[in-house]
Amino acid sequence: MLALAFGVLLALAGGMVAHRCVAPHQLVSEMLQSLEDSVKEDELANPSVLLAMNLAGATGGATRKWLLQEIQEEAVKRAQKDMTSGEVALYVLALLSSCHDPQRVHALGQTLDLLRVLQQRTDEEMASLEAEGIPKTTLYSVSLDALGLCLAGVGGYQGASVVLAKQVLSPESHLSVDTRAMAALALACTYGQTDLREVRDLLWEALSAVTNGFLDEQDEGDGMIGNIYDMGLALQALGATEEFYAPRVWDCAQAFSVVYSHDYRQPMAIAQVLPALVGRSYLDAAGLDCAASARTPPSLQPSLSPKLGTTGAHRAAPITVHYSIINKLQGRHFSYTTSVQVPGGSTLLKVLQAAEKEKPDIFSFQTKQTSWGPMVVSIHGLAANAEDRTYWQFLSGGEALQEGVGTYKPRDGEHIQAIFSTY
Ligand code: B12
Repeated sequence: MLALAFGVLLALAGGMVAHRCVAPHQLVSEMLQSLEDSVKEDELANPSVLLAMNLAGATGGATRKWLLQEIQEEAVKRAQKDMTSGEVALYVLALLSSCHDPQRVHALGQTLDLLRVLQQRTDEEMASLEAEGIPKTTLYSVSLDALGLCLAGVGGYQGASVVLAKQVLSPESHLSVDTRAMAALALACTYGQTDLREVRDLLWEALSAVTNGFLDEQDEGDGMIGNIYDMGLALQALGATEEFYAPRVWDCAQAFSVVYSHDYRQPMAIAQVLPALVGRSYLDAAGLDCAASARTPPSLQPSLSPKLGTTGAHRAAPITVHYSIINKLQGRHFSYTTSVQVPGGSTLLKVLQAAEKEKPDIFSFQTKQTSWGPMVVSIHGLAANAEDRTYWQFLSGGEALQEGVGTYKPRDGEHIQAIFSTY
């Protein structure tokens, strides 16, 4: 009896104590430096990068100022025209984290209410969910929308959160780890802002399901939740939602060590993992003390340790990669295979280029620059289309690749398939 009471006490205490994992300072400043280095004046400013820099307490002035300016200009130019709901939400989060009011975005001699745009875009997502059971874009974006509206303290997020909670709890919807993590952040924000008993109960149930699911996955996967690129958002979610899995305790050290063992290179990957490594999440975007960080002198130092893999200019031996393009989904079906030689260590993009060079009438393709790098949007004249939710999926040995063509490096003899698919 006594032992039981003691156990409960311990468990309660465990649930109340905030987790204490924070990454070593050196790693944090290296990651901040990579983010800063990724900012190029001739490229589109990335709101996720500004958001991560602010959350990690970056104090370096010029880059952040430039990013903020570009983001304001881009919002005024494009938000009402061709931004998706999720993009608008990311811009809102970036502005909030810079202590700028998204309701009054001044740039290029104009003033824009970006929250109004976000509300409109969210309404469109909700209308599609009601009519067709699927959002206009993705549930990941709807999660970003709900989070942006909730953190900004304007209406329109409760309905979205209820839908997200139901989706999370539905056995039929197989949501990716990233989507569940982003949904959890949105639901945790809404939970803190609503008094309605019924809504709170539903959100609690969904948050408990997501977070306990992550903890189970971590237990079974030696620290890994989803894949290595899911870890950033999963860690943000677990760090911000302790009350929903208490009295269970998160072994954050195990999860952090998985992240430490990977060398994140892509700015987007760093931008999603860095907030978690400093004990923060996107939920903190609206509560930062901008005045304090403006006062502190810059703490960024050039990274001292040499980056792995950047040395070694020797010419790699060529490798052979087999490459197939397959459409059994739409219009005239096709299936073609070729084998190309590229230098060892080449990215998959090089393979696609070599195939196109050898047989341009068959292996022609197009890419679009995105926040994660080049995305293949068309092959053999067949284009992906957000309206019918089609895309070119890349696989190896029947398994979907965990990186895109600009990052993935095939092995000698590997067979890569590009299959026209739906999501
Ligand atoms: C939704 C989504 C998709 C959707 C996008 C559809 C749409 N119209 O919204 C679809 C299903 C098409 C997709 C495809 C792929 N995806 Co994806 N996707 C996501 C997800 C869950 C959310 C992205 C998002 O909406 N962001 C919010 C919006 C507002 O921001 P955005 O910048 O406008 O988003 C655009 C880009 O993210 C782009 N995009 C989406 N995925 C990918 C992947 C790559 C490599 C590139 C270059 C661009 C890209 O599409 C978005 C919409 O236009 C992220 C998860 C995450 N953690 O970010 C994974 C994620 C970005 N995807 C990933 C991967 C691996 C892929 C694929 C390569 C999978 C495959 N094996 O084929 C393909 C891309 C192949 C190609 N053709 O080049 C990885 C990237 C990891 C990495 N290190 O590069 C992520 C991080 C998931 C993960 N944890 O593994 N994806």
